[in-house]
Amino acid sequence: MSIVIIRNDQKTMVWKEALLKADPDLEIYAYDEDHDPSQISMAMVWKPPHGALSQYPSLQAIASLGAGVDFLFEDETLPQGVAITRVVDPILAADMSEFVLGVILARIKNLLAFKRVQPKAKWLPLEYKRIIEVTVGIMGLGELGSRLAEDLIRFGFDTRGWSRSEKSLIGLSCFAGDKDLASFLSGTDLLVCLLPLTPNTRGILNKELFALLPKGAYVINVARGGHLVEKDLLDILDQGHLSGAFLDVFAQEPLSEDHPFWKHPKIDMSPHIASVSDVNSVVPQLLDNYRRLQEGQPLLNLVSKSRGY
Ligand code: NDP
Ligand code: OXD
Repeated sequence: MSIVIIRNDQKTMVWKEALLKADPDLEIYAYDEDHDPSQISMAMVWKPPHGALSQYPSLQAIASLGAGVDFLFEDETLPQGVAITRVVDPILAADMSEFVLGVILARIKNLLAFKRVQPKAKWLPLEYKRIIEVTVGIMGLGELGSRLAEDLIRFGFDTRGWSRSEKSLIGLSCFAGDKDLASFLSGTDLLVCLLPLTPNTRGILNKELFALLPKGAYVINVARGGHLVEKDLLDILDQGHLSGAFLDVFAQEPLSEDHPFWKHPKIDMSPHIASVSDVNSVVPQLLDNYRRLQEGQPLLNLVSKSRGY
């Protein structure tokens, strides 16, 4: 039994070294190192090239090295009957919450607007909003959304959340399913998308949804670019119904240099960096699952293939 790491970036060796530091006896290979595919039982991956995973006839588990797994289901050659796990980590959730809190505070205190006019030496005393005047609506109340909700409530924000199944969280107004979506949106000033990307949520941030938000609402997408219909956002911003948007994720990453988002006066962006798996924090759960696999025990943080998350 051995492990292969397949990533689409430069971080493969960092993960390999951290895993070996935690367990020097591991047999573990980077995808581009010489290895026998028939010996690989577990693949640890981040956006592997389509077709890569189907080269491993003995594969029993695929571990996403992030929270999302959408990129796996986009691979038509994804081996069937192989367990899929993902990262569930308090540090990942805390990092996301801190990031979104930063964006929300920057928004209601106009910090991004001041930065924008600074090069023009423009004195612009804009009116600010207080925390108690703002309702934040979170789409997705999973590991990340529920942590964000707790922190927002602690800060004093009026906070509401929307999920697939009914939830009950202290201090949070909970909405669930299609039946509640319109009422959830109608009272939301700042909308945060923290949904997984699945066939049901692809394109959910579209003109019909935006129209259900109050005039002047602001949208923050830190989930996946595939949730957003880009043209609908541009249209509704130009029509003035939404006041602005903050985007961390994009349909195509990196965003192409000529994309209209770069220079749009109502859009602020970051390069898919809201929350990044912390190697040292995540390695123990990967090793735990590898041991469970060897011992025939149930794996932790399993993804449901039927739900797609
Ligand atoms: P979880 O799987 O823990 O939570 C997903 C939530 O979305 C659940 O509350 C679920 O409802 C809800 N949901 C799923 N489908 C629907 C639907 N059709 N309608 C309504 N609600 C739905 O995911 P995480 O919180 O761990 O992560 C969320 C996403 O954040 C990831 O999939 C990833 O795409 C993104 N992400 C982005 C990062 C970044 O840096 N920008 C970093 C990390 C993650 P229910 O509870 O009822 O199942
Ligand atoms: C993740 C991400 O899904 O980094 O973890 O986007």
